[in-house]
Amino acid sequence: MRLYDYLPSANGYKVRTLLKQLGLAYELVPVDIFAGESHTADFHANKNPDGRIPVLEPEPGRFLAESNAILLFLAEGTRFLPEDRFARAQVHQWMFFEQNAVEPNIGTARFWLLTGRQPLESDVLRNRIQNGERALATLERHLGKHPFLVEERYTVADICLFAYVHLAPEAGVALTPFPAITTWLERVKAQPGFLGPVPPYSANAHVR
Ligand SMILES: N[C@@H](CCC(=O)N[C@@H](CS)C(=O)NCC(=O)O)C(=O)O
Repeated sequence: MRLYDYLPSANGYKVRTLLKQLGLAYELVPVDIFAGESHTADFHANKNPDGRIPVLEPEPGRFLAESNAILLFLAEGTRFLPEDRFARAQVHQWMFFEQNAVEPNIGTARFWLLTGRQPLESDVLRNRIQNGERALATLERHLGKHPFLVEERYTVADICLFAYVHLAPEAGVALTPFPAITTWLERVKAQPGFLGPVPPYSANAHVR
């Protein structure tokens, strides 16, 4: 099994977390997204038409993109994905929320801030930060009543949401107004096989 990835990516971090917690061996294929390596003709044609990482190659010649699709594929039949139909749908609920409300706001604001692509005073950046705060307020309401996102236990939904939520301060979104999220982050970090910090962006992150 191969994972095409760029280590500072929190989308890739989700997948690497689950692979580690499942104890699965894999070959990491580094993709330099700032050198255009995810937009070659081969990458577009064979790996991901959207030109992004992470991409999983679970067996030679089969490629799966979208971090959350990869998480659900890998989690199938394991303790990280409930069997009960409704509980699974709740896992999906939070993973869709992540792609809709968390990643495009906190993920994009973090990327812009860390690579200097938007000035602090820009309206578009401020808008993403405000939407990120709104997403965290939603999570806070839920986590104030539950130790984990679904079924009171650790699932792929927690792996998925942890990735960008724990990086919120790097996106200009403070975590201090969200005590239930802060406690949940510690609970996730305490899980066996926790991956540790996301590596920083590399020196070439400012090139495009
Ligand atoms: N929704 C996708 C987003 C993937 C994504 O945005 N990947 C970024 C790195 S975090 C990337 O490959 N960017 C390169 C590009 O867009 O050219 C997922 O969850 O996997």
